Amino acid sequence: MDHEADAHRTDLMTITRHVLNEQTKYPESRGDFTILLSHIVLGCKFVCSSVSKAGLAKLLGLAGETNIQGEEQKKLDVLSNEVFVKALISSGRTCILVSEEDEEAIFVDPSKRGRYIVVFDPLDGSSNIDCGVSIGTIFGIYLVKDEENPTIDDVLQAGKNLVAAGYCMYGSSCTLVLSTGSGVNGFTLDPSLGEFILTHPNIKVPKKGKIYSVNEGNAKNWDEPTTKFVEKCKFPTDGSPPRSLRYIGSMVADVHRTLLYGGIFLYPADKKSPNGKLRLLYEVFPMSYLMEQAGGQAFTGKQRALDLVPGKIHERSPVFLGSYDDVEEIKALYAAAN
Ligand code: AFP
Repeated sequence: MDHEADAHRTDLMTITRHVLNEQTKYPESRGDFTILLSHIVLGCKFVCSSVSKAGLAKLLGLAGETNIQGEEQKKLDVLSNEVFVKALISSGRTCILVSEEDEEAIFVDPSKRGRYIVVFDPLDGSSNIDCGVSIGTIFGIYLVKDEENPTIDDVLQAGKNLVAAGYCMYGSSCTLVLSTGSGVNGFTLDPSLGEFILTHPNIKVPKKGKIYSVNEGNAKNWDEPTTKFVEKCKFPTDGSPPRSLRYIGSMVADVHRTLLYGGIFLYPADKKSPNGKLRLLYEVFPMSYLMEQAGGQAFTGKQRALDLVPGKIHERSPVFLGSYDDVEEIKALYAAAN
């Protein structure tokens, strides 16, 4: 019997324990971040449970215009947003919230205010819910400059100022991937315990990948560097085998695969959408932060993604992110085109 392995199996590293361990590195820390994170985790557990019941509810006829009580049924993305907003405010650790679902930033009442700003997309990829494809929640966390006087400029910070970022993927399992600035760790929800357990310690994205991930339906409108890059993936001229194409159309799932297997995920600018489609604050920044923390890169076509400073909370940006060498290739193509 392997007693050492057995000891590991009985020594469960929950996400809270992991963050508390990290906290001990900062003696001045007051435990605020751990409290904030536990509220984010609560939101993720709620969404996970709702997403897994969504198909069943539909089959039972509960998810139509009205539910059995005759009340109008809320869409899952609206419901998820309400849960996250309420959980984050009640944590007492936030001062500004920016959600994909809300046009304006939410300024938390001074009586419940804390020093963190949370930018998030409560249910990214929600157009995939009805066909059972993996979807997720994406979040980024900043610190406010002056807790007494939070302003919108506190939100409009470069991605490199994030103090933490992560996503939770609602797929065949529920996986929360988190970075607090010293590497990336993945936790899987054990439904019987109701706890996220460390299952993917210190994730490193492979230096070079064999997969590219893009919506090729937009190819007609791409610029020259993107077109050349994808052409090279399909018809390599250096003797290497062609790369595989994988595209789910749900950023959390596409980025999760890229993080674990390597490769590149791209949502470039095109003639129709000069800023691409993805939102800077709660899609591009958190995913770029995680990718860099895992040893990869994130580029916009012009610069390092995390150096961008948003002008508006719902601003969009093109992005190329993934394995270090793959992003180097696209950077070289853009450099040659300018
Ligand atoms: P939805 O939330 O509307 O499904 O959009 C998902 C998303 O923002 C992101 O998760 C995907 O990577 C991207 O859009 C897919 O966009 P395309 O459908 O244009 O490929």
